[in-house]
Amino acid sequence: MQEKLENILKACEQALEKEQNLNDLNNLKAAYLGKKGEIAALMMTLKDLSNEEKPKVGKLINEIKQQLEALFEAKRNALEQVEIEKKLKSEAIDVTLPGLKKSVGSAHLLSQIVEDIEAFFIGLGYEIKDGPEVESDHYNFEMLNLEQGHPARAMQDSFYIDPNRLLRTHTSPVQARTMLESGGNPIKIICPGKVYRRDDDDQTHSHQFMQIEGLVIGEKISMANLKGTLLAFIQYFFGKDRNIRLRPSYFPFTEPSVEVDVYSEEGKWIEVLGAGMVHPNVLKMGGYDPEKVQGFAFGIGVERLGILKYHIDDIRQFYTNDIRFLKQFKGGR
Ligand code: 2U9
Repeated sequence: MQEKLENILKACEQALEKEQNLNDLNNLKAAYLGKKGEIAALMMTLKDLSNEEKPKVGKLINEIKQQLEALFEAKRNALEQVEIEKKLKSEAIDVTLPGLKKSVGSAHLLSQIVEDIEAFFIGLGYEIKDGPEVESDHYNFEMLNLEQGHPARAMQDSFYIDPNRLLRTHTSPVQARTMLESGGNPIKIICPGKVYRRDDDDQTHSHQFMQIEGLVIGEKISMANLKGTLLAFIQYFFGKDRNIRLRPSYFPFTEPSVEVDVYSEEGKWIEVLGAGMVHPNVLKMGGYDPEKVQGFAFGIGVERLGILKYHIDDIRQFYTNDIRFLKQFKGGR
């Protein structure tokens, strides 16, 4: 019996040495120490022994059983340790690897230009005003001295929602509303925003574009104030060395009206914006007495200024969101 037991122990030791995973270890343990295992089978033979031998052999089996249990326990600990180390290795973070770069966006070039222009006029004490993009015929045309029958009011030139409402064709209705709200007091505002005109889109035209219009109303406001303001603005936006020239023009809402040219880097005069003294009819409709107060107004096409300053070859670049275009103007906020 002694020999038998030692053989079992030896065989088990050898089997354990080869064991690599916990599942197989459990099976092996059942084969030796389970209910139907080798030790249990030996215990069964005790009943056939004499009363004298029984306790001795029983003790022997028990000793081997305990040794086997210790062996299994030790192996289990060893395998668990290996498993933990494997897991730690696989989950380890290499802090020396280069990080993933997050791409950070920026304000769109149009927003940058609008904010730049706003900053200039805020510096001169102007307020920024906005209003609805869907306007009534009354605010968009009537208040601006564009009477019935004016070509701009034709269906083919504006986007009408119904006979009375349209997408505003300029931001002027914001100024008209501000005049009515001001109760005859002085005004100094700029109105940036989207405007819409029925146009076939091409390199230089878009059916939707950005405007910034300005309006100043007060006593003794003159054309000199207008020219001084626009010269300061153009030199802020294009550079200190730039000069401007005013040419006579016509707008229904201003009288006299002018086109403003800037002297370009190529030595040519280039039209950049329109302006004028607020028409007496417009002042009257806004609740002002043209005998007592005067006003000047100007209109800036934001894309047009951007195209000139940043040498952009197609107005549609502003709207198509080509990342290669946008990336060239990562600035602003
Ligand atoms: C009120 C009174 C007067 C706004 C003005 C212009 C001249 C002008 C164009 C510039 C390029 C439109 O975007 S554009 O196509 N605008 O030339 N705008 S004076 O005059 C006003 C506005 C509101 C109450």
